[in-house]
Amino acid sequence: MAGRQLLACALLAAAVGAAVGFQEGLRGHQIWELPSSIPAALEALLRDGLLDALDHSESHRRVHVPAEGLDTARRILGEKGVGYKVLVDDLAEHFQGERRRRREVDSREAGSCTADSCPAPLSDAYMTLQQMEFYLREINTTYAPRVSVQSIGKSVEGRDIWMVHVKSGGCAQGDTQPQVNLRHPRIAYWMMKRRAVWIEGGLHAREWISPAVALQLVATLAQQCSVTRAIDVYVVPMANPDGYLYSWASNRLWRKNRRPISGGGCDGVDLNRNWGYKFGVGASSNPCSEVYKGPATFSEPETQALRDAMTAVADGGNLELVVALHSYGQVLMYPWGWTAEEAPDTPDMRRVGEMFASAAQKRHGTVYSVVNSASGFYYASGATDDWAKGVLNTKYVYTLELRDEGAYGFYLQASQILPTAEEVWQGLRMMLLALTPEKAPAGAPQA
Ligand code: 0X9
Ligand code: ZN
Repeated sequence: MAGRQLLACALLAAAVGAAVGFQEGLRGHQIWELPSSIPAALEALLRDGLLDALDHSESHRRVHVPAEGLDTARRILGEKGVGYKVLVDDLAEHFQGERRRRREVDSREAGSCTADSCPAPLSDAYMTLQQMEFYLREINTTYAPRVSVQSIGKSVEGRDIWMVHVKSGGCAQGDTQPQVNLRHPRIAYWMMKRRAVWIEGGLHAREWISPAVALQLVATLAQQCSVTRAIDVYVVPMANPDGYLYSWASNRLWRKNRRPISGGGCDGVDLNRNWGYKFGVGASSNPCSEVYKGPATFSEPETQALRDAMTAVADGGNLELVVALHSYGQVLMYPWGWTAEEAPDTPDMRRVGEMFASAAQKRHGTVYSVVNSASGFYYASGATDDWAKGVLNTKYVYTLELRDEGAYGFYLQASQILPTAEEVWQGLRMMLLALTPEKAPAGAPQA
């Protein structure tokens, strides 16, 4: 569902052997490379999400074909005489092989984050859900009261969805920088004008770089004070814990939540098609689809929890910026996604988006293109971004597709976590600075 150019060198590597259970959800699933122009019947399967579009370039597109879709897809291509290449012929085997190759790194890294001590998010290994929770528990203590962590609700399977609040007001105990005197008139001015920012990570299970970057941002935000002096930052690093766990254990390419759906043998709702604004565009009513929108708007506890927490933040003050972290493609999108008509504040969203992209590029040279969601990516509604823009009227709203452009795709190497987070922080920092009040009294402190 993302990216544009090449897919996974990693996916191309052959895998052998099988560990019972692990990634069995992908048994018999394949990755195919198709010409960029394909028969209408196959296009329809892709549109409905029964085939999972991974990426698309001028010369070709690559798709994940579930085992149960192989015969239909082969038949359609055969009838139309269209050739295709099988890049991976069994994804379960493939990921089992990848895990064996990775195991050495994982066991070394796991040591730095245990139930007793998890002072920093891992930067060169993807964290398990449990490690994430250890880390969140630890910062809730270490950086209190400036940083607090609370559950905003539970997932379908009953797991907590955690929200980190990095409070405005500058440094307090536990930080290295001086505490702000809130009674100082100029500081009071900034506080009066304070803004709120919302960052969502991990809504799509397989996009592991998203929660990894969200947690790195939490660590950075917790340690610095000046940029967020007048800004309350709320981060939900892992919005879809059930899906994430499932992507570790059973199906590395799992995208949706884990809503059991009776009947057809297809589970899960796409949480980025379930929000209650212009519901239904670029989404499917078929539970087997990767973009299944669910039976009704906000049918899922995960989107309900996010909606309620975001609404509370918006009601409590000025929610000015929403960034939903996804992967992959290196694209910063602004609404609308449901229509190509211009959304309110488009020139400002584009301007601040360009500020993000140029600051991010300065860090490691990575290019993020800034585009309108519908015309520059694809039409899709029911996503966090359109709801934040259309219902909360948030001024600056973005979906950020993180690294890479498709070489590794969802299977981005863990060595990319740190550089990705570093460039995103530089970009986000510029966005935060752009939000600070413009008409501060003479001599007001720089935020
Ligand atoms: O399709 C999505 O949900 C997002 N891309 S992803 O590859 N991460 O799945 C893009 C959503 C952009 N926003 C809207 N279309 N509203
Ligand atoms: Zn996504």
